[in-house]
Amino acid sequence: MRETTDDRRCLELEDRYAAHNYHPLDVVLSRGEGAHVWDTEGRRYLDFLAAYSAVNQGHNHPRIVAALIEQAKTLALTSRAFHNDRFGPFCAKLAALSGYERVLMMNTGAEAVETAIKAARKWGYERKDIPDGKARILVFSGNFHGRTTTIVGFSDGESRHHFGPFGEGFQVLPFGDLDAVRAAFDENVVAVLVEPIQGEGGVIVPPPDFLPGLRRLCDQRHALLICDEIQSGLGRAGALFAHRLAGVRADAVTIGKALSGGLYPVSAFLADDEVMQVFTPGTHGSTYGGNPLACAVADAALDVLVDEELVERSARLGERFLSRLRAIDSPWIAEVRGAGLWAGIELLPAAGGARRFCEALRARGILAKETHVHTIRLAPPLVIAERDLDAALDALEEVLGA
Ligand code: IF1
Repeated sequence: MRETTDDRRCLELEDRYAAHNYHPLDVVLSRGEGAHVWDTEGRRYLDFLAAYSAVNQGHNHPRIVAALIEQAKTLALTSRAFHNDRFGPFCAKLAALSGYERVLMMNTGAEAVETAIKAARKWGYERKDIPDGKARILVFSGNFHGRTTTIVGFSDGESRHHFGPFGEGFQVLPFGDLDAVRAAFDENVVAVLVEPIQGEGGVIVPPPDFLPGLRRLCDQRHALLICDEIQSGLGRAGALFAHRLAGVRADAVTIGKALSGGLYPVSAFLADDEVMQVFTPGTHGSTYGGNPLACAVADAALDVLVDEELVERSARLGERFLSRLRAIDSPWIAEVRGAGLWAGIELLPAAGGARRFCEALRARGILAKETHVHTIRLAPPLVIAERDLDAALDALEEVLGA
């Protein structure tokens, strides 16, 4: 990429003053709108990462931007020491849309997952009489639930390296393996925490009987099924919640990312009374959790999701998207996985890694990011125009074709 002086300056400052905890693609973005972003030289790209599914509604959706501006001029943060006029109505809307009785609002996805872990443990001690300190939660290999030390402690990738010592109370099992889950269940298991489709793992869709099997085991063993829908939810997989595609209802759900349409960090833990009532005043909280600005932004983001029928759109366009991807005649493709407007193209090792294909896509105006070296992850904003989706598929056929 020919870098402008501004670009060079931005990259130099980033290199000198920012932690080097990412290895970004070689592009400097300066504008976004809908499914498109522009770099500082005015080149336009289709964004096939969508900020890891945080901008399902498209970049800077005008309705969400307007809600942000209006509320920011009115009342942004009160802390939960006082009530405000946005919080209750938003919790009611999210409860009605999600089908859960109660909402606990946080800011980042990791905080929502931490909230889920605390709720499950507290529920286990206070509703299931598990001995104090003995609660166990079953999780799965290839998981990504955030980057706090508790969470990376039960991950199995590089995100945990040299961040120990880690907490106890988690057991990592093979994703998709019901026999392993059955064998691991003992009376101290309070919950199973699972991504219905593993995002970072490479858009890994489990066998169709996996989630129903987890549901049955949790019912039989009186444990909570908790689905992390922070990336898979809110339309990405062609449903409000990906786990509902398996005909299953989780006892609790974490959401984030597209909950705010990319305009502000907003996350939530959703559950019915039996679980949520373990939280009593002073047992959990957050400075910014559920602030009026977060509620206003998320309220508009959910309105956009519903009014523009983005969940249905993801399901409808996703069918064509995945069938065209699976029809690509390529010497490099090992497997195409996905649901809705969400796909992982796993390449054969002989392809030499997915990065160079992402570079080739960038040269064709498509921004995509590899994961776990060999998988191209594709997740456009759900508002993408059909002609743009087809153009991207043409580019993918070119780059990956024989
Ligand atoms: C990064 C990955 C994706 C998530 C699920 C919780 C969280 C995430 C299923 C935590 C966050 C983000 C984090 C971001 C990149 C991105 C990511 F590559 F890290 F793994 F999407 F796959 N549950 N995923 O996907 O939410 O605290 O970030 O708000 O850390 O690099 P968060």
